[in-house]
Amino acid sequence: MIVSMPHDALLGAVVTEFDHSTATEADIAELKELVYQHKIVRLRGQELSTGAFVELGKRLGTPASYYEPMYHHPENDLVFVSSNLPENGKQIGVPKTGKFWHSDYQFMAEPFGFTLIYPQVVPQKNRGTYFIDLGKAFEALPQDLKDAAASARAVHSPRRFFKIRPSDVYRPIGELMAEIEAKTPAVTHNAVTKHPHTGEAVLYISEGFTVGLTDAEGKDLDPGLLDALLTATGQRDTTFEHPNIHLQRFDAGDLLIWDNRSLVHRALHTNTPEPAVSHRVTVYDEYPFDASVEN
Ligand code: 7UC
Ligand code: FE
Repeated sequence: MIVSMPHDALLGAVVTEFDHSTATEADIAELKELVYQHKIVRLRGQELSTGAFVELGKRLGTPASYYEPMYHHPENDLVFVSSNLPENGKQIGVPKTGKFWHSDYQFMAEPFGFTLIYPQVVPQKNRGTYFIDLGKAFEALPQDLKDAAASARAVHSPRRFFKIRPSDVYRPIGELMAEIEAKTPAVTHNAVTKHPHTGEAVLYISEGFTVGLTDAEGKDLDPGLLDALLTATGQRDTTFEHPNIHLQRFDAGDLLIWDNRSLVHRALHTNTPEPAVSHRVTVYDEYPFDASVEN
């Protein structure tokens, strides 16, 4: 594998000449280290079947099947499909996923270590994914916000971004809301986590999934603190010009792997009627989610 670092970008490494089917254990370890150190790796020139994409995920860790089956690839439930391109008149996966700041499975007790995205049909316009490094963003906070965040707990829920399923049509909204709370009750993580591999402190909050902050005893904190933290990190900037925001570009054949513990991301979906399809595999690595939590 050949590694280069783009000097004009906030984040990320670029890897060419990588083939997971012939990669040695040392190559895999090097790739994982690049993800931990540079947060995003853009693997170029990949030509993988759906099964081979899952095999790549398996070399990096343990892939997980998304909890809502509506997103599953018809041939492999370990692949999550974002698509606005029906096949033979049938919707596959879900269109326009992740168009809000979040990290994957933030609303679950054990969020994923790595997310792999393999774009299948790449639009010409508005393509890419926005990222913010919440390790760097935490480091750059003014001391009072840092101190306030460091002692807080963050509460996360998918409730505002749960997608209506075809089978939900004509259901009372209250019944659906109760189902979401029963299936995915709000979870609490430390507002500042410790990355188990790098040791970095990460401000683990997102505009999409974080619904509130509490103190160590679970007492609600002033909502102004969450708002100030989201604003300071760049997650309230509707122009996407905040210096923390990185727009990750990709071309056909690229496969992105990122550190889901350190980054929030937000999909940039095309506003034109262009087709866009991407496949996702999420994997657990060998570490617990947050090294600051006693087990
Ligand atoms: O449809 C979507 O935007 C999916 C989102 C609610 N969850 C992605 C995840 O892995 O947490
Ligand atoms: Fe996502």
